[in-house]
Amino acid sequence: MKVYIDGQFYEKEDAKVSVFDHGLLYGDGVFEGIRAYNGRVFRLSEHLKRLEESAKAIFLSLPIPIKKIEESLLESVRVNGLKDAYIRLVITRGIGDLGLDMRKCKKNASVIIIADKIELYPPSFYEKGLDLITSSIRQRTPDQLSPAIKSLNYLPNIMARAEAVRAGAQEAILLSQQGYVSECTGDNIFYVQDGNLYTPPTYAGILDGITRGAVIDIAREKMGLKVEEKLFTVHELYRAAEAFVTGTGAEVVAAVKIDGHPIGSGVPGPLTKKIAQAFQDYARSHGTPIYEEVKAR
Ligand code: PXG
Repeated sequence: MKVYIDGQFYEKEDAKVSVFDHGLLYGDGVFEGIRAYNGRVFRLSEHLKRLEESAKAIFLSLPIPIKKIEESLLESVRVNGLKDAYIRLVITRGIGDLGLDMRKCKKNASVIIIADKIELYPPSFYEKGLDLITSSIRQRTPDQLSPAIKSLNYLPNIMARAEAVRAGAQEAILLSQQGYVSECTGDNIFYVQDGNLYTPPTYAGILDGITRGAVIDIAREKMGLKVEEKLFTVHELYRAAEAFVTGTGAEVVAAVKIDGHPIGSGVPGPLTKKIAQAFQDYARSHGTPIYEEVKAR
């Protein structure tokens, strides 16, 4: 595997950053997790826009134009010969001293691109659905570091995920400080009631998920479903007909149990299955072509 760092490709073993990089010392940086399906990068311009917005929010100037980042990302997939890929794009603050002051990072920010094979979740994950718990860790309020910023600070999410695993579940729901459902540690959440879809609005303090956006578009435009963004509590999830989570890693996966309550009949629901299939069909036929022959198709 070859990893891109600041304009050069390195073998995996040699792909290293400085111990003085503020990305390591403080989690000072931003990232994107992106997928390629069937030779096409899924919703690349949306990912790049979110990256630019996250970087701007933390006063991080991208060291190269976004177009160059896009080209390097496509090149990273090509040099690794991948058609289906998981791509991690990381911008770190760069090398500074042992202080918080970002002005001490004299060198430019660093751009890292890792294009890897997809680690598919076990098929049982999709067939059986997930068990979720409500985490004891609350979502940070939007007046702190906004949850819309995809920064390198993931410790609350990591701790919430560990809490889920300790409880024998796979994912955890973070409630807002007011007790409303916000999102999961690496996914957004939806539920189904009376054939309609519901998901928390971006102002609930969530990451504006790219998969979430695609699912909303597909549900509305291709499936003719009503999708409402609204605040809701776990109570609405417990009594929902179906629930599912969306994310670049997870794609669309049913949530079949939440805090021990079976959701609907406790198995992936029919609408969830349809949406998951529609998402797959869409993802495999849309997106930025990585190779000339895909462009020509
Ligand atoms: N909320 C949070 C907090 C996330 O980190 C999502 C929602 C879903 O957003 P996207 O844009 O991916 O639909 C995320 C994304 C992983 C993994 O390995 C997690 C994410 C992205 C990629 C991989 O679990 N989180």
